[in-house]
Amino acid sequence: MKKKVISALLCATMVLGSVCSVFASESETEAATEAATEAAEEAGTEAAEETTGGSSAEGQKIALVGKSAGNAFFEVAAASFQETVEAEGGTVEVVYPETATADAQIRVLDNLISQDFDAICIAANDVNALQAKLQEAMDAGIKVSSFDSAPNADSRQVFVNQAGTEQVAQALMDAVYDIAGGEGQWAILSATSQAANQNAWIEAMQSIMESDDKYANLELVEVAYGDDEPQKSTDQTAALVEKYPDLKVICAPTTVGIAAAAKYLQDNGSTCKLTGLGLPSEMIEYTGADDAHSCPYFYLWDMQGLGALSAYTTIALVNGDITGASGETFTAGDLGEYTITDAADGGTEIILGDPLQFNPDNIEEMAELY
Ligand code: RAM
Repeated sequence: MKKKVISALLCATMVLGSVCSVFASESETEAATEAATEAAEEAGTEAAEETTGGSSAEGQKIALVGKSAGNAFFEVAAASFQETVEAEGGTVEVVYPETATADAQIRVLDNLISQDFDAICIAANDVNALQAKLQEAMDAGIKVSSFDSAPNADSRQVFVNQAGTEQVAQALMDAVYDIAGGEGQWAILSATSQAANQNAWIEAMQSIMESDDKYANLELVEVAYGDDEPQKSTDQTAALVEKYPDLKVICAPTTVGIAAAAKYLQDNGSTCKLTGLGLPSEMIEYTGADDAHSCPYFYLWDMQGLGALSAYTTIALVNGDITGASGETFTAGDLGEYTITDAADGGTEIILGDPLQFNPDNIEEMAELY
């Protein structure tokens, strides 16, 4: 029930967030509010009904592997994944590697392959380094799905992409442009240098910047890596602002990085501003349009939806409802119907939805969700 109320709220905010950030006029904002209210009412009605969609996971044993322990991002996604699988009659073991590295994930996978799992759903710490191990899992009859961060096309059956890679990159690039006032130095504070998802977003941002003259006056001075560790991310932020005194914006496409950078910049009264991908609950005290706040606005996506869609996808793979081939469709429980499409890396993916913007208008409400 809690999950359904959350999706009703989220649905309203998603419509508001995405529509309001695109349209500025008052009447359009009113229309967006109406649409949001309707969506919330609809979701509320659905919440009152019994959920019937989605294949049963009766007897299924599924492992969920995150990138690293102690990251609230994975805890939120895992809670929703687990709740979804258990509601369908299956069981989930959530496992975190000791560090955010491929080697640590290989040790986790070794252990899982020797047990009796029907499926492994993984957020990869490296694009290519897990291939042999994930192939070994698939050869052993274990279905392999991935979420958040994709191992290469040969290492998985399907990837649940939280938001299109291009869409995330475009939203971040435009935020950097807007916050910098269209010109000046900016830097990226990423997770690890091997992180598949961050590298895909960074590459897409760079090609957007290079292919459009609009961004010609922005200078990307450095890509720094905080390894999704709070202290290292803080140290990297300090080093960036010291090295580049004219730095206007840091873009941190990692929830760990953005939270650490937000605190450092705000506590030190830095003129450098921040955007990126963050959890509203970790960013609430740093989000504001005035000088007292380090982050005017940032993005993420529907976190509960990510966990639930990853769960339904994995269940469907185990049941044989899908094989992971492009063009297949399936019902992801109360999230509705999804179609598997071609991903840019030659594999296939299922895209959850659009990136969501968090700003002073919606941060308080969203911070209650995740
Ligand atoms: C961190 C992780 C995760 C990423 C988010 C945005 O929590 O690196 O993989 O998707 O940030």
